[in-house]
Amino acid sequence: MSPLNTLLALAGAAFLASTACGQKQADPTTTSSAPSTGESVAGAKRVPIEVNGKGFTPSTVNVAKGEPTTLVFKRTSNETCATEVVFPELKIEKKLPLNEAVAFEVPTDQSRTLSFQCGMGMYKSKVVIQ
Ligand SMILES: [Cu+2]
Repeated sequence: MSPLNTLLALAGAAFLASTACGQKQADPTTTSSAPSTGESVAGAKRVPIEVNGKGFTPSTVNVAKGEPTTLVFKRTSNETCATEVVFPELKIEKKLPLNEAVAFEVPTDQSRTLSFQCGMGMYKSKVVIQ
């Protein structure tokens, strides 16, 4: 192998390594120091939602149409069957690990009501976009 080919092979390997690394950083886990009020991160409003034995709190979230909004779910109890959140209209399911912030970006492009619930549909809440 010529020195030039070796160099190209090394550059290719470095590129592949950096690409694989970039994919691992896609996890949007936030820091635990986030305040509970509607704080702005990258222009998006963040709405904290607590998940415990009573279900989801608050049970209704009002969102302005067109305003980038992220719901941040946090399950704080093991005494609940809501170990995941399901958005039936969007066909989206997200696992809710205990005490871990799970972000969900609300599609605010149109006025509508999106419900979200636990895996069995016992606890029901909604996001009202208008
Ligand atoms: Cu349930």
